[in-house]
Amino acid sequence: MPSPLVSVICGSRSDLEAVEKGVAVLTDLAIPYELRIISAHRAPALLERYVQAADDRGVRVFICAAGLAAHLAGAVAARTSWPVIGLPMPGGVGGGLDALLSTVQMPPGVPVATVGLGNSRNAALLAAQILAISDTALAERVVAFRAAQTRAVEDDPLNEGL
Ligand code: RP5
Repeated sequence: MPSPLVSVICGSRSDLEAVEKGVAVLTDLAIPYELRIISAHRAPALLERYVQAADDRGVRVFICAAGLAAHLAGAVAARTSWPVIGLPMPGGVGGGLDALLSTVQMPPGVPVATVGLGNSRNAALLAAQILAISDTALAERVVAFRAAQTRAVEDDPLNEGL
């Protein structure tokens, strides 16, 4: 079993369904990952221990899914120098505007690359593109993934003849 390169952390079990599509992308691209449920607010000591250990074990990108006062991505970014991708969950105030702003509005010096509300596919693809910088085989798989996505649009029956 290869050592995980990506850690997907959910703030709650209630976030699991939303990360499924992203996890499927990581699987499609053969990126080893691990999935954890650790709340930044309800289990801060566990989060502290986990991020340190994951970093030491070779995790190189963290994807953090959280809603409401979504501090998970920021709390992880404060504890690692590897890239952190924030995945705000929809459903709170303004349909998730609370989580979006909590995730994206990091203080200068501690960035979180934030994707759209619930857009776990983009979180996974961004993680893949970051890892592909130093992995030629993965870069080729990302290009193939994008080409397949383009073909799916071109081959849509409603586009026949275009
Ligand atoms: C956040 O609060 C979680 O990430 C989740 O999106 C939201 C609600 O959590 P639960 O009350 O469903 O555990 O911390």
